[in-house]
Amino acid sequence: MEENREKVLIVGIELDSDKIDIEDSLNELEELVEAAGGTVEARVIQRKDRINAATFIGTGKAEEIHSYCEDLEIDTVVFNDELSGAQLRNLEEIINRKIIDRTNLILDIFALRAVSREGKLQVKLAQLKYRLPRLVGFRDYLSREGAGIGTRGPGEQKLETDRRHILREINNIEKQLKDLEGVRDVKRKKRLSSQMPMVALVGYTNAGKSTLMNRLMVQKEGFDENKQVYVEDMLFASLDTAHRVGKLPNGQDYLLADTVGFVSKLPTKLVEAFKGTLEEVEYADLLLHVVDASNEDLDIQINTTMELLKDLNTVDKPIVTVFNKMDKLEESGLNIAGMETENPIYISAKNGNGIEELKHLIQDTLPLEYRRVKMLIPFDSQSVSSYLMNQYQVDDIEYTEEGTLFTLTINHIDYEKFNEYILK
Ligand SMILES: Nc1nc2c(ncn2[C@@H]2O[C@H](COP(=O)(O)OP(=O)(O)OP(=O)(O)O)[C@@H](O)[C@H]2O)c(=O)[nH]1
Ligand SMILES: [Mg+2]
Repeated sequence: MEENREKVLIVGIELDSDKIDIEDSLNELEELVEAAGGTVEARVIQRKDRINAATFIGTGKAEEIHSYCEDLEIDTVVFNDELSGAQLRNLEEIINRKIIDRTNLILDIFALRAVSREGKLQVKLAQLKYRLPRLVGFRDYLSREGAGIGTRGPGEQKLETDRRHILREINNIEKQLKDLEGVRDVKRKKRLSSQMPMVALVGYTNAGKSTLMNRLMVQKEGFDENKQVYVEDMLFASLDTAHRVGKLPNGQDYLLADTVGFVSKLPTKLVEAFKGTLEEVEYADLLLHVVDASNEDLDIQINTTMELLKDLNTVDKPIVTVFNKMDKLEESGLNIAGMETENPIYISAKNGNGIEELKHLIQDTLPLEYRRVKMLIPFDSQSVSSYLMNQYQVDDIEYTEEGTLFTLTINHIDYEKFNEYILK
C-alpha cells in the first residue's frame, strides 16, 4: 500500500496581509494530503505582496518547482489556495504535473468519507460546481479512472468533465437533494415535537466531538454498544449528523447532535452543500464547541470555528467551550490559560475526566425557563404522573376526586407540552 501513495509537493504563498502563519497552514495542508492518501515529499513557500493573476505564484517559482518535481519524482503538486481554471492550466504547462488546489483536495477527502446517500450527493454537487468554471484547466487524466487525488467522486465514481453533462448532473442532484430535504424536514419536526432541548457538538475536525458524544451517552444503567458513533484519528471522520438522546443530572432528557468537523479555508461551496446537515447547529438550543487543547494551532482552530458559526446564524446561541484532550496537554507543553472563550470547561473525553462537570454545565447553560405550577392529572393519565415523578422534584402531592394534584417547578418545554393539566 505504502509504495502506491502519491508523492506530493505542497506550495503556499505568504501574503503580507495573512493572519495565519504559513508554516502552520502548510502543516495542516500536509495532514489533508495524507488524509487523501498522498505523502508530502517537499514544501515550497513564496513570500509575495500580491498574487500573479496568470500563474498564482511567480513564473520563476513555477519553473523552480518543475525542477524539484523532476528530482524528487513528484506526482502531484498541491496549492494551499483556491486556483482559477486558467491558473491551473498555466501551472500545469510549466510544472508538467497534476495540479490540485486546497479546495479540490478537501472535496476529494469528503468524497472518500461520504457514507449516506445525502452526504454523497452533497459532496458530488460541490465537486461538480467546483469543476464547472475550471474545465479549461482540466486535462484528460481527470476523466480517467484511478487518476488519484483530486479526481475521485463519492464511492470512487468518475466525475464528469463535459460541460453539458455536468450541468445536467447538477440539476439532477439538486432535485434529489430537494426530496431528501423533505425527509429530513419530517424527521426534524418529529424531533422538535419531542420537545427535548437540543445540544449540538461543533468544532474543528479531529477535536474529539464523536468521542465526547459516545462518552456523554454512557449512562449508568446499560449502554448500547451499537449506538456508538464512529471515532477515528483522522480528518473528517464524521460527515453525517448523528443524534442520540441523553440525560442531564436533573433527569431531563436532551438530544445531542454530532456534526461534521470544520477546517480552515473550508470551501464555501462545501459549506453551502452541507448547510442541510449543519441545520442541526441552527436549531440547537446550546452549542458545545469542542477544542483539541493539545493542538498547537488551537487558536486558529477556535477562530475558524467561530467564523463558520457566524455564517450559520448562530451568534446569539449560548456556547460552552469544551477544552478536550486535557490528558495530552502536559505532553504538548502548551499554555492555554488566559484564552478568552465563552463558558470554558476542561475535560478528557478519552478518560472521562470532567464529564460530570460538563453535564452540569450543559444543564445550567441550557436556556430553560422554569415555572412553579399546580397540575391536576386525571387518574387515567398515569403516564403523565409517572413522567412528572421521574423528571422532577415534586413539592406536594394531593389525591383528589378528579385526579392527582401536583405542586412542582417544571421547565418551559413541559409547560407547553402539558398545558392542558396546568391549573391557571
Ligand atoms: N488523548 C486523547 N485523545 C482523544 C480525546 N478525545 C478524542 N481523542 C482522539 O482524537 C481522535 C479524533 O476523535 P473524534 O472523536 O473522531 O474527533 P471528531 O471531532 O469527531 O473528528 P471529525 O469527525 O473528524 O470531525 C481519535 O483518535 C480519538 O481517540 C481525549 O480526550 N484525549
Ligand atoms: Mg466525528
